[in-house]
Amino acid sequence: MDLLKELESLVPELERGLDQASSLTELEELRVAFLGRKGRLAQIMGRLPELSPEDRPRLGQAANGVKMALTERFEGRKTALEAASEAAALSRFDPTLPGRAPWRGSLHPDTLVMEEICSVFRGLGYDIVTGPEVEMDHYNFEALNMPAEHPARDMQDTLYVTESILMRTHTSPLQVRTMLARKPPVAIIAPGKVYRRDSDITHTPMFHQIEGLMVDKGVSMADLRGTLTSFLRTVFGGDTRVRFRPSFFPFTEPSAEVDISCCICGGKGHVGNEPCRVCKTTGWVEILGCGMVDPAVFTAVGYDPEEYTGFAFGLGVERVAMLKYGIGDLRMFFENDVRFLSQFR
Ligand code: 2U9
Repeated sequence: MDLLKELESLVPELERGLDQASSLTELEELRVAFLGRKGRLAQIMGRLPELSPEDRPRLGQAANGVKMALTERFEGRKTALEAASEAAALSRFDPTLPGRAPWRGSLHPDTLVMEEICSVFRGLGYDIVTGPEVEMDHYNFEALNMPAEHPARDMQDTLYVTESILMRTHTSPLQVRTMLARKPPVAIIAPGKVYRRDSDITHTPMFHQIEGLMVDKGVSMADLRGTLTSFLRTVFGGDTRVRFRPSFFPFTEPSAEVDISCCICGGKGHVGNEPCRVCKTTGWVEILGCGMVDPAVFTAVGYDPEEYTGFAFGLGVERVAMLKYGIGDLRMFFENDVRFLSQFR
């Protein structure tokens, strides 16, 4: 029976082919040629009708055996070739070499200072609030005791969008918005970007502020003093001396400016024999402004000034960062030079 001989010769033929195959692609070509739908085995089976009815079952049985043998040889060679290709890949890869460290970014000094200050006040139970940088005149000035034509508006050079819409000149509109939305007690910190029409070596049109507000029954100037002194000693060190000087802001009465002992010369006024350039030999640097919230501000947001009192404060983030990290030039904050930025880890 020629067909049976042909069938049986398939196994050694495939074995020769497999011995020569050196890649998984060649292996797949062989599989299609022998076991595929139009492959050698299928072709032989297609000629089954040529046989006499009594020979057909014998050939059918033999074909099953050959199919199993072909599949087994094929799988065996495939496993061997896969193992060989994996071993070759491993021989090119040296697992003992030190790994390449992933590139690590760093945080901008503004971000570091804002996060540090926010976290100090979060620990005291304050909420952090944020809001729009494009603001309504009403929230930026009017509600803060600075009506139209008020001379205090001259203190701020404002970037206007329309007659009644502007770039916020401080983060105070956030406190106004919060008081309109909540009842006392209120304890909030408002960090963010602010804008002024000002640009020279010590002023940029955008900078960062953090303001704070505490309102409740019986809040006093003593609370203001205690809170700010403790905050400043947390940020600048426990030995920092703190002094309050009378000042004026339209939205607080009374108002004060706060100085700390110079953190560059330690309050001595000089570094070695050199005069200290940061405090200009005075031993003190101004760090923030503050005061008791003006009753007119409470009235504007619907709080009864007879029932509630509060304190507020504001500080410039870049100024704090310059003093804390000894940065001499404000422009560094906005140039985004990685040689500067990568120093803040
Ligand atoms: C409300 C009531 C009162 C916020 C305050 C200051 C004093 C202050 C300056 C510091 C340096 C701005 O960045 S700076 O130029 N700020 O001196 N800010 S009291 O007072 C408020 C705010 C909101 C409703």
